[in-house]
Amino acid sequence: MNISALQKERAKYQPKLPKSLVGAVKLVEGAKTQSVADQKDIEKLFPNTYGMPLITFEEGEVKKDRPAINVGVILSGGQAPGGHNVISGIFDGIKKINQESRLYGFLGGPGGLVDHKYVELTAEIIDEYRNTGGFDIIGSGRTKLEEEWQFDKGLEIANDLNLNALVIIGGDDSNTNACVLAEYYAAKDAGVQVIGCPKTIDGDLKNEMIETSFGFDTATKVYSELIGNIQRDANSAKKYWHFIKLMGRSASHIGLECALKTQPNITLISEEVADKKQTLEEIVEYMAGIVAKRAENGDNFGVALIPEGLIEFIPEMKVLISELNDMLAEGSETEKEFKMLKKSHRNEWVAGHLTDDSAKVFKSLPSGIATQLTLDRDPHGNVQVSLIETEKLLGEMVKTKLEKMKKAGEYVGKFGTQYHFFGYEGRCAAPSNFDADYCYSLGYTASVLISDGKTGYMSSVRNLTSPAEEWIAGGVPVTTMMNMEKRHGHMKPVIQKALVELEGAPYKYFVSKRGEWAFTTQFVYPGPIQYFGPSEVCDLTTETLKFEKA
Ligand code: FBP
Repeated sequence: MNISALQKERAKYQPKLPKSLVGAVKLVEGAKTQSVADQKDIEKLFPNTYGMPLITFEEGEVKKDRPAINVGVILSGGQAPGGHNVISGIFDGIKKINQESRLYGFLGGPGGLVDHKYVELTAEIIDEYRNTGGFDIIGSGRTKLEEEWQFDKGLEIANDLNLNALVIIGGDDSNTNACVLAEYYAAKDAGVQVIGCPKTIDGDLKNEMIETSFGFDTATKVYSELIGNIQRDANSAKKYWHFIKLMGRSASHIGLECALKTQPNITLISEEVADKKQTLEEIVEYMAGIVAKRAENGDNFGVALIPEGLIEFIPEMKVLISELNDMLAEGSETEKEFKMLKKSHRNEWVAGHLTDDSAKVFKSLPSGIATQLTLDRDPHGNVQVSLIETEKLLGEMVKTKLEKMKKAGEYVGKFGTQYHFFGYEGRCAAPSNFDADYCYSLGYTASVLISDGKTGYMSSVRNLTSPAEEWIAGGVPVTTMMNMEKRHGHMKPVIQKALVELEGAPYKYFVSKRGEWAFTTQFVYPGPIQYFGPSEVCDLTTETLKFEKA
């Protein structure tokens, strides 16, 4: 395989481990746990895996002749930098326990377990992927492991391969399913343990024991580099407003982190929009106000960050989308009527079939966006919100607003726009030192939990703002993160998604500064991730963690 000069050098990087994992490890069991909410319901649903103690690791005495362990690993959902290091951490961990241990990778995500598609991960394969980005070592997928027949198919292959455990590397949904799977196998006494690892660039799988999900650090560093570059371009040419949509399906952690790193003029936070019940018009007014005020100083340029999930957090858009989903539900009378219409008449017809409030919102949208809302639907018949070009929607609406303001003599300036979406370019970047170390530690931790017979745990590595040697590794029962939520009309046990906390330190700091950043140009240019050089630049982690842990 042809590899880049950077990849060649980076392959030599030895990820740092917490002190407790370097030599022999002793498991220390803490207090019994309970779920964050709905304790009775969760306990009833997870009789075998509820209430287990927290586990931390300490340096221990070397144990000889430990039996070999066989592990299957699954990458689930969207890519996140560092996945390959979780796998190399598991590999090195189980080999240290016994050289005869084996690691199997299920191909293409959870579907690989169900379809019995796998590969044995040998030392040669692992070495090719150390410290690299991507999930291409075995691929990923979004098949949900939810049904008992899938669990049984998984058990068949686990028995064929003589697996002791499965490690599921995924986000909140995948770890919820990992927890259900752990309980199912424990109830059956199937002899297959299940361990989860917290992954997602979105940063929304976190709690007291999981300080961050892996990949968030690297992805936000990549986006911040790009935002910084654009800010410098904007500040050089002084002629464009750049509207940048940032990935993150629902929470705005990515937008907030990038804002803290780069200090742009405008950053929208979806959670704030929902909390204040802001309308689209109010958001547009807020943005146009900043554009106009900057123009008064002759600054006809700027940068605005827009979180991917924004649309669904605007209450009136949520209602509109839900009405559209009902109106255009496949096979419904209204859908049939809609499809018979000439394309040029459709938007008017749709507006006539919405409630008055939603019709008003629908009519206020640029026609291209309105049309998009009636066309692109996912396999469940819902609007594909992630395909909506929110950055263009807002850019066009701000432009219209500024034209009105100009006529009223409230705005003098020029408004030229450039649009960007940063998402996929951050998901497979070579992991930063932080993610390389954190992921390797998470994988290594998983191997220790497995060798001690644990199931239903998530690898936990904490104290992340201290040097890696001082990180605290251990395991946290996944049931501690569960609560009951309505999904597809039924109450289900799920891991609580961590949205941006409006009382949290990162957000509060941002709010205290955003006024200054809006009107005076205080851009920060973080530059690219540094893999070699002084620890102050190479081992930096996120502003979010820094504020949360301060
Ligand atoms: P995960 O939650 O599975 O880690 O995925 C995160 C994410 O990158 C979101 O930010 C984004 O909305 C989504 O995946 C895109 O999904 P896809 O890769 O299927 O286009």
